[in-house]
Amino acid sequence: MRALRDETERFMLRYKFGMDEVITKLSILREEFSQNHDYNPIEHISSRLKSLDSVIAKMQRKGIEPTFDTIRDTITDIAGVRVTCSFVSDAYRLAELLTEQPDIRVLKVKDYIAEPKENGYQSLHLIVEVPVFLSTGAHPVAVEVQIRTIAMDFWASLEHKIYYKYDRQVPQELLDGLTDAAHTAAELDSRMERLHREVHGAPSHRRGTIAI
Ligand code: 0O2
Repeated sequence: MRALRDETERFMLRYKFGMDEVITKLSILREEFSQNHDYNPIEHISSRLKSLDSVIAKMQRKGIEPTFDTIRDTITDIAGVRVTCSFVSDAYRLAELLTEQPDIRVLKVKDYIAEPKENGYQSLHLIVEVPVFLSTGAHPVAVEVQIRTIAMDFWASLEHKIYYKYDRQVPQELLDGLTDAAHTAAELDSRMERLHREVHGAPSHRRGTIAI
C-alpha cells in the first residue's frame, strides 16, 4: 500500500515538475519582453495540478482502466498552465515563441479562438511535451497550456461558475445569455486589437500557424 502511495506521488510529481518548466519558460519570456521590448504580452500566469480523483474520474468517463501507463497515455491535462494576454495577437505570438523552443514537442493544438466552441468558449489550447531531468534521466511530461485574452478568461471563469452552480443543468435562458456575452467579449477583443495596432503596428504572426 505504501509502495503504491509512493509511486503515485512520484508519478504526480513529474507533472508538477513539467508544469514548473513551462511556467519558467513563460516567466522568462515575460521578463525578457518587459526588459527588451518595453512591452509585456503576458498579463497573468496560473497553474493547477489535476487531483488524482479527477484523473480517475476522467478515466472512468472514457471507460479506460486507470493504470500509470494508461493515465500517462490518455490524460494530457494533469498539468495545466493558463496564460492571460491583453490581445489575441499576443496569445498567438506567445504560443509561437513557446512551441518554437527546441526542447518543446507539440502534441496537440486546439484553436478555440479561430473556431470557438458552440457555447462561445474561446481559448488557444496546446498540449506540449517538455523534458523533466531527474536523477534517473530525462522524462518527457505532457502539459496543457491554455492561452487566452482577459475578456475570454473573464467569460470562461463565469461560465465555469454557472456550470457548477447549476450542477451542469444550466437553464437555456442563461446559456443563451452566456453565448451572447461570448460574442460581446470577442467583439471587445477585436476592437481593442484594432486600437492596439493603431499604436503599435500590425503583429508579425498569423492565426492558426502553430505547427505540430
Ligand atoms: P479544469 O478544471 O479547468 O481542468 P480531451 O482532453 O481532448 O479528452 P477535453 O478535456 O474536453 O478533451 O479538452 P478541451 O476541449 O481542450 O478542454 C479542456 C479544458 O479546457 C477544460 O478542462 C477547461 O479548463 C477548458 N474548457 C473547455 N471547454 C470549456 C468551456 O466550454 N467552458 C469553460 N469555462 N472551460 C472550458 P476541464 O478538465 O474540463 O476542467
